[in-house]
Amino acid sequence: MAEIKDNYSADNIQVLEGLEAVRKRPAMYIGDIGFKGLHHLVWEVVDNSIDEAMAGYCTDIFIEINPDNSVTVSDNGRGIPTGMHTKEGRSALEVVMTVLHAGGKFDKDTYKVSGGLHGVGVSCVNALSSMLLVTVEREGKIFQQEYSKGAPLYPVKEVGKSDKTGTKVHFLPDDTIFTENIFKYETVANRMRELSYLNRGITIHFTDLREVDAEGKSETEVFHSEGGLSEFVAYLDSTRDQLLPEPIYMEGDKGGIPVEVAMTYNNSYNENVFSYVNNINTIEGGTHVSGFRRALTRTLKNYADKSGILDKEKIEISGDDFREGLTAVISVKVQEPQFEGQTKTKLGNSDVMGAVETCVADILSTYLEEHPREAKTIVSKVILAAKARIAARKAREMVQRKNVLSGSGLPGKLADCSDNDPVVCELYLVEGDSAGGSAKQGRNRAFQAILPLRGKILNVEKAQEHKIYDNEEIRNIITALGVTFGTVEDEKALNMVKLRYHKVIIMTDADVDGSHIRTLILTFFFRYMKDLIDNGFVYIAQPPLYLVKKGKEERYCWTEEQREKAVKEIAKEGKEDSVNIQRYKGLGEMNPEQLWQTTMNPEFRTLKRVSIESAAEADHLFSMLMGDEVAPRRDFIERNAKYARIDI
Ligand code: 0RA
Repeated sequence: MAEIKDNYSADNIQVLEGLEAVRKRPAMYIGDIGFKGLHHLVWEVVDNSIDEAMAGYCTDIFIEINPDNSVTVSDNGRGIPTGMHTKEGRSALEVVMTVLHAGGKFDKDTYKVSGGLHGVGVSCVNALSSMLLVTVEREGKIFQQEYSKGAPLYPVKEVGKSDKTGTKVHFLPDDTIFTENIFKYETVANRMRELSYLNRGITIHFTDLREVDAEGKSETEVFHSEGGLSEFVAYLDSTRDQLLPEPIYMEGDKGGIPVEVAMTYNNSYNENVFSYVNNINTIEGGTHVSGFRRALTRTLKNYADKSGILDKEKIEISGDDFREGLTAVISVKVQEPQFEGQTKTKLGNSDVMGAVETCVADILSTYLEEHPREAKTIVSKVILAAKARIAARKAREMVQRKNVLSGSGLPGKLADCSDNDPVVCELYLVEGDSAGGSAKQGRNRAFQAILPLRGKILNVEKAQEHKIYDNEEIRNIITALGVTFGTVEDEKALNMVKLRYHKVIIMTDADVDGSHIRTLILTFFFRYMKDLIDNGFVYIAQPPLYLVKKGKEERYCWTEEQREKAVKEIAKEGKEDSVNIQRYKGLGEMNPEQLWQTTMNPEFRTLKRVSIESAAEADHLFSMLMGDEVAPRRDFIERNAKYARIDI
């Protein structure tokens, strides 16, 4: 008896030390302690329910964001086992919730893969929560245990009877750990949509209880996909014109590696290949993507060679040409994934390459044989792409050659800074020549460079690549940045070795035109210089919306709340109508000194860093906002109208 008890306390101390390590260095476990890390907690808990669903024991997952910003995730799976864990001397449930990496230990037969970036285990979430309550329905009973910062408040207890089964985890992130504690609806919804496509058949119910209607009710958004990846690519491409009647779907299992791919072609010029390993987006690609590319090139080239179409055209086809207008999603499940690369989102396992390549080559060649009309459509698109690629190469070379010829190689409109250490240098892309003038006068010329942009830059979403180099504004941006295109591996890849600024700041007016120009610039960066965004070099300036003034006292305001507060404070004796409120619509309404003070001076300004939360969502959004179809854009604007400011 005494021995068991001693063991218990010894184990307990070890457990608490483990969780203490998580609390000491949370970023090691969940990436960061800001917005991303906060949401990571939800992904971690949902992952466990998804695993249970993938094992075939759970059909429905429920996610609720509660009014206090706690989150509840529940499922109708088997329920985490609650019996005594003989080796640990306490309930298995307690072990799962408090021991690092204890997730799937009890159930070796179940197919379970570790999530790499995720997969740190629910115990990490527990350690980083000021409160966590787990409820398990199993074997006719309801069990509960509650924790604070990962430490159990009492042993697992039976609290009632139930004829259902399932697990419910309710947690409140510890606000002494996280710098952000507000969950974002869209972020969670986007991830749930993605998960429902990646795991077809599961139903995910998502409710934000912070938002209630007049009757106090909240809407539930339901994510469910029967078609899985085929529906995913259809969703991604929903605002683009399709070349195939429906996506090509491929599924197989090679050497114990489940492979799933869906692909389609549209009439755009972009390649959109999204890849996942164990439901995690591998932004940097890896062996599964290489396997897919090899199979695609080999199979399509074989087919084109055999069909004789290429001989007629006398054109050299490269790998890129097979991927213009391609939208594809690749999803593999790997038992022990090796993640490499800068953001640890590049799959390294070499056997996965062959698995994907064989699987795709087999199924795609059969598809081409059985669908001659679609096959011909694809080959024609590939030939067009090859011709456009040759035109684009010439255009790119022109831009780069012009650089060399014109001495400094910098655009005439650029007011450069004197410092030349890119790490400290900033480039402001400013809407209009007049605001550009103010910015030039107001700036600190040591490290701030100004490039005024005239009017609207080209919408690259609708233009073929060689056309974008005809656009002067785009050429100016490229040359000012000092970047070039083309590496040994990929002639289109961005080469940032000579990047001249580590902050590229978009500064536009706070009106409809301003946001349009901002979106056009971001679209260009997203499609042609994504590395610039991924490296965190792209920012948006935040000019103030109001100047509240009385006599000598002046306050700049960025929000309605700030304006109201400023009016109250400045009025002092309550005489608010003597107070003067100026609404800034354009940057040009500020003089150089004001622009410097409010928007450019690093000591006082706020900059928003542009990041891509989900590449799939960003692609969908840009193609919709900048594409041809009006209806989805109108829907989007109407749905988001409540977030928009009204410009008076
Ligand atoms: C281990 C074993 C068994 C279920 C689970 C874990 C499980 C974990 C989570 C986490 C969230 N929801 C979950 N549902 C189940 C099953 C053991 C058995 O009944 O044979």
